[in-house]
Amino acid sequence: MNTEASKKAFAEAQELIPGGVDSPVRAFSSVGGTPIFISEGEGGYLKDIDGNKYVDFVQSWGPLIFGHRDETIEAAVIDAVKHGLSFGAPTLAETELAKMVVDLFDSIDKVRFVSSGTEAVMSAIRLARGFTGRDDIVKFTGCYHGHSDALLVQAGSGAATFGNPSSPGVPADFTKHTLLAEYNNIESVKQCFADSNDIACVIIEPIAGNMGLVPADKEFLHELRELCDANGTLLIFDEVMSGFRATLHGAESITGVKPDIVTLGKVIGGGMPVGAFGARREIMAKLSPEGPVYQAGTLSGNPVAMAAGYAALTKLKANAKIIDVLNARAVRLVEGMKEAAAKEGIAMQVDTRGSMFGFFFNENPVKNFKDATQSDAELFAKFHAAMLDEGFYFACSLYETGFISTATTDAMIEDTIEASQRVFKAIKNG
Ligand code: HOZ
Repeated sequence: MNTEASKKAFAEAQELIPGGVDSPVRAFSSVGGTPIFISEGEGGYLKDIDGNKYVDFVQSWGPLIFGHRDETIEAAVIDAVKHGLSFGAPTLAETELAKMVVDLFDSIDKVRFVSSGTEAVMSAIRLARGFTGRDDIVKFTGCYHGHSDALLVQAGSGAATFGNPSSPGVPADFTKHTLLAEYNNIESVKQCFADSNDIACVIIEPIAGNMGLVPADKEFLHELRELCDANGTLLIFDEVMSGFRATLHGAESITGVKPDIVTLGKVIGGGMPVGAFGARREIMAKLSPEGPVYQAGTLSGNPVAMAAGYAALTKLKANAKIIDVLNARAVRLVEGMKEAAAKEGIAMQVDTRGSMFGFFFNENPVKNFKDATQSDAELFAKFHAAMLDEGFYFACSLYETGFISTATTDAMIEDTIEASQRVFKAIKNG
């Protein structure tokens, strides 16, 4: 496959933009090679600036559940654009989308719209702290909640796993209130509560999508809920990635565990930059201007983004069964690839939730970040490069989740499985 134009474009971009990208993972650093530069998307496909066509299993990292250039969403956006891009004043579109979200999530009585998942989570944590009057928070290693300071942590040493910054530029003072626990390990959460009696909230991706796809065990989530209740701590479900992807009504509807606050993003914007956080009435009442917890944004709830999100969710709500249809396709995809890998003696762990899918080149089940890091990263890089060359665009990190859309057809899935057979064979033969 000729990717000369992308190579040239990447070289030029690197002169002007750090790493040539506006979000690090896009640089292909962990898989090697050169990122392809996209010229356009069409349904389940991407085209690059060399004219190559790829089946797209990234779908803008999740938002595009109806694929690229969905007619309904496109029409809604164009219509909104014709009325003005942004007003910084209330519009009916915000109330319409709010009504939709409140209807879909049992745990949400009121919702605030922002412009990204990072912003949603950052604000939700401030709200939890304001509501409880406490400072500490618990997060899980391997769960990603955006790049705000308090959440860029890695495990510290010692019994109390208070976080240390994982990025230069984050003062240690800003992460000293973040405690780290291990995903799917309730004992590690109990340890946090033993170490601190000032925990405002526990934040978790109930379906983790940023260490590869690793869903939390139901029992673990129930125990987490009980621990939070016993300690007067709020439970935040970060569903920026899984919201409207795994299920229409949030992880609470498939786990039976009700969070206090939910954060959303990606699908809720239909491809435009939107994030949101919502909770029951008494918690949201603490938010400015009703309450004292400050949060604001010039482009928050802007009409074009609201129109895209409303069109996407309306379509999804009217066709709720598609989540099961997409899940059947996702299952076929990962099971087909797993079978193809097994023929060449390669072990794979696979999982799906709705239209999300994940796979690890790993002999053992993956339940937490430590397990995920035991996966074969070199093999993943080879697989990624060879599949790209065959015309299949997978996420360029083994710690990301794959996505399919309604435009990802059964035929595309079968083609992918066939290509993976060739790729695994070639990898095995050296
Ligand atoms: N790590 C982000 C997705 N989980 C990357 C998003 C992007 O680069 O656009």
